[in-house]
Parts: sequence; structure tokens; C-alpha cells
Amino acid sequence: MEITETWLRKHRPIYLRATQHPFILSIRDASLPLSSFKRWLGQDYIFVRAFVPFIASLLVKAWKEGDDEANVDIILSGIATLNDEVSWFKREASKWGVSLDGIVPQPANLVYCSFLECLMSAQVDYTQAVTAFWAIEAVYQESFAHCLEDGCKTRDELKETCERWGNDSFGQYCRALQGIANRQLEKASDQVVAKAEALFVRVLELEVEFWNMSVLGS
Ligand code: HMH
Repeated sequence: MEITETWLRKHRPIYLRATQHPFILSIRDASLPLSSFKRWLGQDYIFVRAFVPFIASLLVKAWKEGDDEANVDIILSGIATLNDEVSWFKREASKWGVSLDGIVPQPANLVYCSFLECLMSAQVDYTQAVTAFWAIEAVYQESFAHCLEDGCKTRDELKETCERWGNDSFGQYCRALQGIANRQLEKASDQVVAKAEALFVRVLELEVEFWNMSVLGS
């Protein structure tokens, strides 16, 4: 079995807390207050801006590692997606009357953004960084894909958001990242694998905190 698959089984409870969070469940049953959605939108914009330099650093690590061109291209496509995402956030925010200028990052967001900054350091190798990247993208993919399942009551105004991360091609992209992570982990030392596993779990915790913040506004 692939390494990331063993982790998904071993850490299933926290994985489910991240991907089936009350924030997501309340999109599914249309009970999410729109104020919570708007809060998430503003906070996630700040997160995405911090995500840009992280992915850029990951691309550099992939290149230095001499990873296959095909893998570098997958990360490059992630950068292109993020570029679209930044524009989308701006459009979406103006649609909802959310001003992106004056947003104060909340504590959970600051903690997550400083985690991203740590991942950029040279101490974190390509294997660890790409594993964390996969986990960050996969949580959003799985979470928002849930909101598009048959029988969900997801409001029309929120469907575009859910499709952004929940669509099949984003799913394929996440599986491609998972493949890169698995191939790197296969040839890594036990020590690096252990560090990557700890990062995986940390991402899940940070995602739970991020959703909590969006629901509760803490
Ligand atoms: C908090 N996690 C968070 N925001 C995002 N936009 C993603 C993951 C995926 O891009």
C-alpha cells in the first residue's frame, strides 16, 4: 500500500474532522450563515496570498531535486490555478460586498500562514514540502466535493465556490500530487518519512482550526 494511503487510514479521525467539518456540513444542509461564508472568504484570501510564495518555493525545490519535468509541470499547473484563484477571490468578494483591503487575519490564520513560511525554509526538503502541499489541497478538494454530492442542499450562490475545489479536474490534480508525494516518500529515509507524516497531521489540525475560525469567528 502507498505511504499516504496508510496515513489516511491511520489518521482517519482527524482527516474526517478536517474534511467533514461543521462548516462543510452546514454548506451541505444550507444552514451556514452567510456571515460565516463571508468571513471564510476574506480569511481564505489572506491564506491564498501566503500560499503563493510557498508554492513558488516548492517549484524551486522540485527543480533543485531534479524531479521529472512532468512533476514540475504539475506544480506549475498549481501555480496557474492559484493565479486564477486570486482573481476569483477578488471577484467573489466584490460580489458579496466583502472588502479585501481591511481584513484582519485571525489567530488561526496567522498560525497557518507562519506554518507555510516554515515550510519554505531549506530545512524542509522537497519530499516533506510536496507532502504538505498535497495534504493542503486534498482537504479542500474532499471537503468541497462533499457539498456537490447528490442530495445536498447546497445553495446556488455557494455552488461556484464548491466547484472551484470540488470539481473532478481539481481531484485529478490532487491525485497527481499524491503520486509525487508517494514516489518521493518511497525513496526517502525513515526520518524524512516520519517528519512528513507529522506535517501531514499538522496540516489536518490547521485545517480544522481554520474551519473553526470561519464558523465561530475566533
Ligand atoms: C485554508 N486550505 C485553506 N485554504 C485553501 N485555499 C486551501 C487549503 C486549498 O487551496
